[in-house]
Amino acid sequence: MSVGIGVIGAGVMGADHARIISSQIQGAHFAAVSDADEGRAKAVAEKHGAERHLADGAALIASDDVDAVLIASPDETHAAFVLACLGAGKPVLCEKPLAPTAAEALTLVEAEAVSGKQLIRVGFMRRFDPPYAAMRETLRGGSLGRALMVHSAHRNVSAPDWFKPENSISNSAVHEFDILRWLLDEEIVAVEAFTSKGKRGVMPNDPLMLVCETASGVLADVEVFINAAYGYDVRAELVCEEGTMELARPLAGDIRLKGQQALPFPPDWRGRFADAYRLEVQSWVDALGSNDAPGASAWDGYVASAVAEAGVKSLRSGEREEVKLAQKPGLYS
Ligand code: ISE
Repeated sequence: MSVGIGVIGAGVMGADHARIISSQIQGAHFAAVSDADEGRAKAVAEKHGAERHLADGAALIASDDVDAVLIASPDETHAAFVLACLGAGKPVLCEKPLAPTAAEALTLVEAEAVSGKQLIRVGFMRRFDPPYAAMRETLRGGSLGRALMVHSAHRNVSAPDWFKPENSISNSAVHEFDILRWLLDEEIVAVEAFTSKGKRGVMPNDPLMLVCETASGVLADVEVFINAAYGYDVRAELVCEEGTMELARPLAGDIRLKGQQALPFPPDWRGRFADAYRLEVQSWVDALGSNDAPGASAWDGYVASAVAEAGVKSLRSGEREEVKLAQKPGLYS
């Protein structure tokens, strides 16, 4: 039986997920799409062959032809839609962040824990990225010894109109927090933000540097540069007791021209993480309804938002801020 997927949000990510579902996923079809701007929903439905389009996300969740929901609407709408999916008993893959505040994310964790079934997955697609998976496997293999430090860089070409300085942390660095927890298999206990003098003419504090400390004492520095101009570039180097490992870069091409060699950068995350997005959606479909489905749980979504909040707090206070987590419900152990 083919699973009918309804996509909420027909913007950049909603359209990309619609393309992936309709062209690359086995065992599922693109049933419906909603967007507050119905014209946008219609365009995505027509382009990627959805049977229906609507303006109302809640109506999409309630539709009989929608078995599972993918949320890619604006961040501040996520929590209400996720809650409606829980109410309808439908599995949901929600783009990150799960909710804009840790408190809201925690209400979703609590609601899911009461239901006793994990229906929520959060779109931290890097967990499905083959280079990150190889890094995790190598670390687990033990040849490098224990991890001591991680150096990361997260560079976007330019900020979208709606981006505020704290979104560098809550919208972008939130991926770094999740992938660090996943790579190292431990919690981040504190974050300290350092601001640079800033690129002229763009948002303040861009680039900024975040230093994360983990429970076992690993130090991870993350450069977040939202207006890096030259391309979308994600880097990570793991420093361990016996050696180091650098994140492989999936090659978008290797051009040799006029006495030079060039490795082009994709303009944004859709190209760099194309494999990860496909693998994420396929594994979600394959494991629908199972409590130990791969990918980030609602708890992981909550923790990433809590770390991001500590980061934003540090950006404002200039101090090292501790990450304070709620009690983890048994459903997630
Ligand atoms: C964007 O929303 C994403 O999720 C990308 O993966 C991330 O790299 C980018 O910084 C965010 O703005």
